[in-house]
Amino acid sequence: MTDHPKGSTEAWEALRAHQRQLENVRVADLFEGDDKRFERFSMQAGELFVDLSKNRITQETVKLLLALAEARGLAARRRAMFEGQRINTTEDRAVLHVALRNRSNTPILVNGKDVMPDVNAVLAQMERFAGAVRRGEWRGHTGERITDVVNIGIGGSHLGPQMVVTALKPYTTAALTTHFVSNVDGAAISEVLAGLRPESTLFVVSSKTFTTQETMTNAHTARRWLVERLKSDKAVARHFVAVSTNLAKVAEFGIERQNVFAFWDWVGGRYSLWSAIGLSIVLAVGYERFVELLEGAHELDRHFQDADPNRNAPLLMGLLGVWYGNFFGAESSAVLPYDESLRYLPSYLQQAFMESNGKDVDLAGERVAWQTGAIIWGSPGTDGQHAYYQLLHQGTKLIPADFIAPARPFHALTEHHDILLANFLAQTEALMLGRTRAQTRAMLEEQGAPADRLELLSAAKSFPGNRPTTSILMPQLTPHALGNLIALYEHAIFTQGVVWDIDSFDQMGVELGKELATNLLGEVRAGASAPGTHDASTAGLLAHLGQLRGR
Ligand code: G6Q
Repeated sequence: MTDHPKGSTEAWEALRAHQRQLENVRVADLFEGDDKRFERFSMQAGELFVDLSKNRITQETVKLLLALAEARGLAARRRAMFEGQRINTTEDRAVLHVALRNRSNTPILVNGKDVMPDVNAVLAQMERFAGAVRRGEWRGHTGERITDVVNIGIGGSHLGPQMVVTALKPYTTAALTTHFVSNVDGAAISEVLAGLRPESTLFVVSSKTFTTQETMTNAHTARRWLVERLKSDKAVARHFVAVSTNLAKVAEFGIERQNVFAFWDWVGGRYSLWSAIGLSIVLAVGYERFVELLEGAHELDRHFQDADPNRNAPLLMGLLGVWYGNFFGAESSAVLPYDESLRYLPSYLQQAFMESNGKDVDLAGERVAWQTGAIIWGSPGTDGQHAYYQLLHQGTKLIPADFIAPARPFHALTEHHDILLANFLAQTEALMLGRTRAQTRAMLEEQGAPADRLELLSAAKSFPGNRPTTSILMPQLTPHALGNLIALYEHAIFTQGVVWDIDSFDQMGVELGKELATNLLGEVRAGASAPGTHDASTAGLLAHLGQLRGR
C-alpha cells in the first residue's frame, strides 16, 4: 500500500520535496520578490474575483499541483461527470447536478436517454406552481391566500434552500415568509407552528427518499396540526406539496400526484438545491431569480471545464485544499463570509465538503493511507474576529481561511459596509504579515512598556503571520453571483475527491445514523434494552433515561 493515491507517485514526491523548500518561506517575502504576484494568482470566475496570492504558493507549487491533478486523471473524470457517466461508483449512479442548471440545454444522456426534457418539465411545473402561490391564485382550503411557506426537510433537503433563501432575502416578497424545520426535536416544529395560521400556511415536504425519520415525523406532526384545525383531511391537498424521488411513498402520505415535484437518483442530496428541492427558493424569490441562480452555477460549470488550468478557480481552490491537508498537515479550513446574509454558508459548505470527502476507502475499496476531507467551519465576520480569530492569528494550528465579501450591500448604510470591508482586508493582511518579535519589541519600547516586562510582552504580542487566506469578492450578492459561488465550491470538492481517489457522492456515514436511530427507537420507548444487545454504557444510559422519564 502506498501513502498516496494511485498514479501520483512522482507528483506526490515532487510536492513533498517542494513543501520542504517552502516550509520556511514567508508569503510576505514572496510579494517582495515579485511585483506581479497579485495579478499572477488572482482570477475572475464568473462574477467572482478570486485572489489566491496570499496562499503559501509559488508558480512552481501551481505547476506541481496541476501535475498531480493530471496524474490523477482530473480532466477525464470531469468529462465523465458532465457526460452523465456513473462516477458515483458505490451507488452506481451518474452525478448530474450540472444537468439541473444546464442552461445551454445541450442533451445529457443517462442510460442513453436525454435528461434535459424532464429537467425542463419540472422547472416549468415549479414556475407554474410558485407563480400561482405568489400571485395569490393558489389558495388554501378555506380560500385564504398563502402567506407562509414551511420547508420540512433535513440535510441536503434543508441546508441549501435555507442558505439560499437567507442569502437572497433582499429579493423576497413581504407577502410570503419562508420557515424551515429540520431537526426532529419537537421544539423546532412547535416554535414554527406557534407563529402560524393553518389557513394560510403551505408545507413543502422535501425528502429525496421520503423515508427520513426526522422529515417524516415533522411532516406527520404538521399534517395533524393542519387537519385538526381545519377539520378536514381534504385540506391536505391545498396545504401540502412534496419534493421527492420516491413517488410511491409520497402517495402513501396522501399528497396528490399533481402536487409532487420530482427529481432523480442522479441528484445527490447535498447537490440538490438546483432541483425541485429548490422549490422553497422559487416560492421565496420567484422563478426568474431562481433561473439567475442556475445561470450563475452554469457559468461556473463552463469555467471549470474550459478555463486555463492556471486561472481555473475551482480547480486551484480544490488543489490548495490538497496542498495544505496533505503536505502541510492542516486539518481544518475556515469559511468566513463578510456578509450577514451568508450566515448559513459555512454550515452549507460543511455538509458539502465533509459529507462528500469524509471518506476512508478509495474507489477500489482499499483503505486510504493519506488524509482526505478537511473539517470545514466558520461564521460571518466580523463576529468571529471577537471570538475564535485569536486561534487563527496565534494558535499552533495551520488553518487556511476563505474570506468572502460583496463590494456593495443591499442596505443604505454605507458606513457599515466600509467598516466591514476594512475588517476583511485588515484581517487577511495581518494573517499574512504577522508581527515579528523585533517589531513588537520596538513598538512596546516606543509605547514606554516597563523594561522588566518587555520580553514577555513582545513574545505575547507578536504574531507569526504566514497564515494562508483566499479572498473572494463579488460586485453584489445577486442570485447569479450566489450561483457562481456555490458551484465554485462544488467543483473544488470534486477536484479534491478525484485527487484523493474517493467517491465524493455517496454518504454511508449518514445512512448509518438513519439505521441506528430506527433500531434504538423501540428501546427508548420502553426505557430498557434486552440483555446483551448493547455495550454496557449504552444499556446503562438507556436504563437511566428510562428511570428519569418514569418508564
Ligand atoms: C445529502 C445526504 C443527506 C440527505 C438527508 C435527507 O447528500 O444524503 O444529508 O440529504 O439525509 O435525506 P432525504 O432527502 O432522503 O430526506
